[in-house]
Amino acid sequence: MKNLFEPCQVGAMALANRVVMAPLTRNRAPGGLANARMAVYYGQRAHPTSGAGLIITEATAISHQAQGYADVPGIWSEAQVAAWKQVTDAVHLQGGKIVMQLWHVGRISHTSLQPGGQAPVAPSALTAKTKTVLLIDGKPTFADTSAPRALELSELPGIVQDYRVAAKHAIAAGFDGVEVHAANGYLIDQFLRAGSNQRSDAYGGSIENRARFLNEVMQAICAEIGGERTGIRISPVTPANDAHDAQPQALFAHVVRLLAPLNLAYVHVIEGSTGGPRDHQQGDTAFDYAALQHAYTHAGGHAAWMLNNGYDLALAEQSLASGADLVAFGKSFIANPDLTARLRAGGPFNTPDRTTFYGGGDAGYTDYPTLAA
Ligand code: 8OZ
Repeated sequence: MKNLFEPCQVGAMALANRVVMAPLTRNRAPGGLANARMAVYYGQRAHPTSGAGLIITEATAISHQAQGYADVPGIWSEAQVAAWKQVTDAVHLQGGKIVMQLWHVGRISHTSLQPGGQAPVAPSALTAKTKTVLLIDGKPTFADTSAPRALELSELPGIVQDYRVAAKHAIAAGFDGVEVHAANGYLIDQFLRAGSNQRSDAYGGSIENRARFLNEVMQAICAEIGGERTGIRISPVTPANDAHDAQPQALFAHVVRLLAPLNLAYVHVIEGSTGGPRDHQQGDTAFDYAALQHAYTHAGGHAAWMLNNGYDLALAEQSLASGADLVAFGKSFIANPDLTARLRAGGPFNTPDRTTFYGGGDAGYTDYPTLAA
């Protein structure tokens, strides 16, 4: 029987426990640079007995074009690499492990955030029915995403290269690995799902074609830093950011078969609607997550299997008993820096304050109390 609180090996990483801090966008990196406050926040959650066995950073832009929200961090410049070092140092000082989530938003952006005020890029010129967050007079403000332009075939190798360089930068900044953000309706997911991909070239149409971009990104990153330091996050049925596809089971079975030979550290699956109902459905039938894992292992995949969305201790133990290796907690890690100690003790848990999730300073970020405090 697996235990949530026992050490485990995940690719190249020796984790102190099976509790993972999920990636959480916090919009506290002005200028796209990590900073001392962020180092405190991540360090608080990194202790091997009270904190996460593995921390996944907030989504981090691989290029200026990849950026779609106010005050999110990046990893394309030398200054950004140097800035992130204070975060990895703080986590490692506590004895924790941390991977960087690599992000390209695709169409979930706004001209005001793009290089030269240009249109965001996407597989197809289809505007997402969703909002992004801008800073207007210093205040986080929701705005409609801008109409994107369709990427030229000739541009795709450059974006794959941006992912490869970002992964190299993450390792140079001291990260233990990277997680590729292929979930929640961002660029890679926009290629995967038929609702956002109407291309008629080798990157659109069939499931095989829609998964080609993802495969090229994963191959490039694994060649650069090794599969054992690489994870991926997928969200087969989430409607987040206007993502939709009528055949998620077939699509994501193909995706995990592509991932199987890559010697990945882990596969991270969001069940249901991101941050919402776990039983959300797309297509005619309920998504079968056990079948997804089976498709992966049947194809020879041996990465750790990480699950996320609305977990508490009982559900985490149930998932470990039925085949998961790791469980990622999001909102509960915002409010409980010592979440692992609290899970072990059976609570109590601080309540997350939604008004301080996105943007701001220490309040609702580094000031949640620990049990010991
Ligand atoms: C919340 C706000 C902004 C971005 C995701 C990166 O959903 C995000 C995100 C979440 O994956």
